[in-house]
Amino acid sequence: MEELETIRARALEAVAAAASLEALEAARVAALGKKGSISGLMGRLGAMGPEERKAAGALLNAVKDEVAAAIAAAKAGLEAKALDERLARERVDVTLPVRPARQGRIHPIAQVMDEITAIFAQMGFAVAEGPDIEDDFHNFTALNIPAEHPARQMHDTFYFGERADGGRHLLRTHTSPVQIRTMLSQQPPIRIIAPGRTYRCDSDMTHTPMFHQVEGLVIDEHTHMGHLKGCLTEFVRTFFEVDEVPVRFRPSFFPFTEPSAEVDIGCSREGGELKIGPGKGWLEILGCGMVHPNVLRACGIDPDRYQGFAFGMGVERVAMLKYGIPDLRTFFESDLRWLEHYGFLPFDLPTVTGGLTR
Ligand code: 2NL
Repeated sequence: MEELETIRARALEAVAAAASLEALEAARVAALGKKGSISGLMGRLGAMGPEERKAAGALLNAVKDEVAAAIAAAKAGLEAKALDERLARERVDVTLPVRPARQGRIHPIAQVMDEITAIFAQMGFAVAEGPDIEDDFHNFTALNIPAEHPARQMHDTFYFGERADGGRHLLRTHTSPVQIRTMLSQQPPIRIIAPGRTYRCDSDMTHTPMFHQVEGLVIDEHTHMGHLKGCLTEFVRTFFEVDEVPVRFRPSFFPFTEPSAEVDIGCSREGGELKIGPGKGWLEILGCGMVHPNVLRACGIDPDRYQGFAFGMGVERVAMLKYGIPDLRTFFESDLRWLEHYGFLPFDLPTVTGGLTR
């Protein structure tokens, strides 16, 4: 079988020359396939005598194994090369953003609370916080709200179940309890604002069960109504960014202040568009008054020595007026398109000197 050496050399040559997996497969079929050159020699073993067949068979098997091993080695090499090429071709920069960046927005409620806070911080107010879950004393009793007052009735207040001692916890209906807690734990002079969430069992076009308030409190020996007027006039003009906006203090009633007033700002309504500034109309934007002596007494502050003023405003309401947001309920819908339209860019932090909104 002197052909064997030629067939072996040719097969190994074809394997070595194969530059692709397809070419290698062709070389394999040519040598080891059913009609391949080595298989052809195998077919001839049957015609030999036993001794000759044994010798030729061993030789043939050795060549077959050698060629198969060469094919396997070449295949591994070609596969590695193909993988390297594919990795190079499909290279991905994992540091790139997954999708075109979607800029996040600050919710108008958060923005307006930050604006209000910046204005009062500039005037020397500290920010105070307290729990959303309160008790009767801090939310009502200490605020001179008698037991029969409508604000205490079930339809306004979210109550929790009765406790062993008969008392009931509730969701605060205003942020005033934060000021009560401050007066109970700190000595005057006090100058704080209390921004936060408040809750009332009420839901329609103009009420949501959860809403936001900022209240303020100043207590000192000689604080009087002139301070209240100056402070809130300054606030209103800075907040609405209109210097000539008319401000009006209209007598009102709150159980926790005496005297009490509501603050209106001037506005005009031309062609259905509401504009803040000088005009025929008035818009109510906050409530205020001199802290009632009963409230001071409930907090252990001597009303013959100390007095002060307090105020409160609804954040949703002033946000709607300032930014022309027509529907209260959209604040709580979590609609990204709405937020993209009415929201604020994260790094435009409001400061009084740098501009509240840019
Ligand atoms: C409004 C009116 C007001 C207060 C809140 C207050 C707090 C204490 C003592 C006295 Cl601890 N007063 N807060 C006073 C007057 C008005 O809010 O219309 N809020 C949305």
